[in-house]
Amino acid sequence: MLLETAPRFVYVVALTALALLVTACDPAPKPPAPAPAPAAATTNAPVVSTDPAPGTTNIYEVKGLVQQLRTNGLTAIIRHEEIPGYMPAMTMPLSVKDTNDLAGVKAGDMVSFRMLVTTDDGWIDQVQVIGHTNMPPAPPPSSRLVRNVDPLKIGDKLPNYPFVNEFGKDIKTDEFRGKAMALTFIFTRCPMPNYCPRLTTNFKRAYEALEADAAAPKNWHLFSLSFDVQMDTPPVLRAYAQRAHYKPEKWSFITGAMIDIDDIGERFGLDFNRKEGTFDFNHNMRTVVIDTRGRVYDVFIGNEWKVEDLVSRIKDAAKVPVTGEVPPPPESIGGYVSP
Ligand SMILES: [Cu+2]
Repeated sequence: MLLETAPRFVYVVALTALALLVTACDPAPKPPAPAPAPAAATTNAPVVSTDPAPGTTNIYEVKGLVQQLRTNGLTAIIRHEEIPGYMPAMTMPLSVKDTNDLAGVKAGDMVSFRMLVTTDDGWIDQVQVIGHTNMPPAPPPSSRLVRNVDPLKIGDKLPNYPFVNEFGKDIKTDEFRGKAMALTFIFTRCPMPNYCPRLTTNFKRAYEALEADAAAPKNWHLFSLSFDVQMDTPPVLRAYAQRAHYKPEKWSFITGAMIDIDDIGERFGLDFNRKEGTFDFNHNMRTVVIDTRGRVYDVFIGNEWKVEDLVSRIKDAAKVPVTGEVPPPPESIGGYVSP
């Protein structure tokens, strides 16, 4: 049983705090983690309470959704709500001391329970079913809910994805037929200056270059797509967008359902970690240009590409005639090797 040995529970929490402290965008090996420092929680990090004084038990009233039950009858995987002063919402295995506490509890049940924490132990009791949901339980953190999708080659048509923009408006990518689209994957909390912030800066430069060039086509639209679906809600995206001093008619900050973001990312080789309740999004970078016919025109890999190259690709993709013979797909200048 998970919580049987004394320090495990505290260890889980300490690890979570550590994961937050070592948040990294960089695929390079992470620097050595600092020693666990409960007091070092940042604004976004969970507040890890000081350990209970020796001999005392801290008790928290918690609600959550049961995702899975272990066969020993003593452990449930529960996606629990935030526990103010103790930890943020997260999915974790929680154990009872007495199998009666979990008797009759099923996956999909909403439950309330007490979480009891001492200096060297943690467990739950008084588990009560308070509702049931037919929502499929979220997969365990190590697995992803994805469609089976094929990678896209240059010249392939982009599927019609549903997203939501920074004003909370639903959009579909097919609505932008007739325009060149440039789409890059970001998340607003990304702390590494040469990762998402650089992609946003590059987009801003491309935006300004296209706006400033009187001879440039006008039929283009930029998309910054956040894969941090929990945090990057439309209001958060709007605040982020405003810092770019942009026109919403030419540049959208979008997000959507994780399964759709996984779908589109998977097609271009985007890769990012996801850990519920944390922002440990180690990731790579892809920037996609789509032509007026909704076909992949080029894909820029990584973060070393030149803004001029993106701008020239957007201009060319905007000039692809919407009707008539389909022009042959161009050679990639963004470093994309068609799968
Ligand atoms: Cu990033």
